[in-house]
Amino acid sequence: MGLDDANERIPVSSSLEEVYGESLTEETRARYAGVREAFEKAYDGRSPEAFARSPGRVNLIGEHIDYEGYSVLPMAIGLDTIVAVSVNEKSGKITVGNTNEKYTSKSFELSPAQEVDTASLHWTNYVMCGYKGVFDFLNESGAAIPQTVGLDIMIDGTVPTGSGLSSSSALCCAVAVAVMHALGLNFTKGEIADFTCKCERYSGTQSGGMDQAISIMGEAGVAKLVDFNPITTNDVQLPEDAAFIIGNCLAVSNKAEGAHERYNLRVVECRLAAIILGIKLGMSMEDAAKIETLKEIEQHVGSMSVAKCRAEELLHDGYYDAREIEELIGVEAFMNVFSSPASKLVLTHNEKGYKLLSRTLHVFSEAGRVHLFAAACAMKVDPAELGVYMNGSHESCRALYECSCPELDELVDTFRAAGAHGARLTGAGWGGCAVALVAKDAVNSVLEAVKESFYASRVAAGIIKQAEVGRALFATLPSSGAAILQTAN
Ligand code: NG1
Repeated sequence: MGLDDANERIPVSSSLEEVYGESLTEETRARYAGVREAFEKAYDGRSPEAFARSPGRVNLIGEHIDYEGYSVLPMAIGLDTIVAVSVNEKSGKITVGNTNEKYTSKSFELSPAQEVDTASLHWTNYVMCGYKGVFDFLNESGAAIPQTVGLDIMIDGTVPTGSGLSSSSALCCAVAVAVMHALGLNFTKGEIADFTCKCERYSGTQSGGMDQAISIMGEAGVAKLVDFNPITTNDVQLPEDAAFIIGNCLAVSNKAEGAHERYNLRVVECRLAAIILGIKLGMSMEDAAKIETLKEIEQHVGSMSVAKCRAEELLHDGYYDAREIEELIGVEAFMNVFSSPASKLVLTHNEKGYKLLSRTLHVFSEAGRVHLFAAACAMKVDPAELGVYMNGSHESCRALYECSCPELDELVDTFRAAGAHGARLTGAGWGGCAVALVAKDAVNSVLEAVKESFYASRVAAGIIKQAEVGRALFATLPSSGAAILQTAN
């Protein structure tokens, strides 16, 4: 619990039973055999020295508030990314393959200083993020940097991409853990969660830290309340009678594409809101420009309810255009504060302006719901109450944060009509998955009803094949976080 979690090391096991516990299936065994085979085929019959795996996650509540410094409440899921790795002293490069031919192979030079080619949107960008992260961490912590050495890597992932289940972090974290292990290093979970959050930003999104934290620190049987600065997690025991169903609305939302109009724009809007609030609350321009998150505004005024009232009083509804913002914070500050390439892209492409009040109200209210949800779990209240918070979260994401889409809204409504206690979009939104809370004995009936009301028409329209529905709609349990499997070679 708490800081202890962060100080633990990634478990190193010698059997799949140890890695997956009771959830180990024949399918998973076959997957590992398949990755090994693909590795041997790609790398002249040599076997991998180790496997690292890291899971995707479903966020139960607390959307778009991790980058504002607020706690979130996700759980790791059973779907994961496996990375088979071996040092290759002779190759002088990092070679990356994937068991799925759709994801083409790529080689990289060894220098960790190389840039991630964000324009290419190639899937291996996340591999390079994880690789660079290991060296960034060593550099930052002043540790001895090991000699770079060739690495052979083969990857297999079951977390669907663009679905809000964080396939990107599962990949980035699994690679970071594999590289760490291959180079004979051994960092704490807290260190890895922290540097993978930072290094995933090389992919072009302003990542908040939730996904990496839960992928590294997840535990079977419990959800986690994740706090930031520093990253710590606390177990949240979910009600005995609660089960979670994940459904993919089938609208793909690829985070890296269009980030300047969606994810990164929201990050900029929240920061602008925080700076303008700081100025209006009497801070000097210089101090206000240093504010990174809305949480700092809450700390400045002393409480969440006061922060919410002040925001309603000091910010206006609708869009702020660039000129209004320049008048409020100064032209120079406006350009200087947002110095990262990702933020610059937001500013140069922005036409509509920035909505500051509604984004702020979402962040403050969502941060409150996370704590109500965690407290309700601790008090073992009726799961229906948790459903109310989840519904409130979706409504806030839809109306205030505008990160839903018609397909997600329809799926959420379908879950509720099918008998779920509550449902909401999960992850960044604009497509991808929704998560529903249902009573354990209602799982099958909800699954059947949602198949019928949401997926049947989409199968008929050719949007999804009948055989794929089981992968788009499934019940899930809290699963374990990253692990290393040492092979017998
Ligand atoms: P997705 O797009 O679901 O992986 C993203 C961010 C999170 C968080 C959520 C919204 C990354 C890697 N993940 O998740 O940190 O901000 O959106 O709550 O950028």
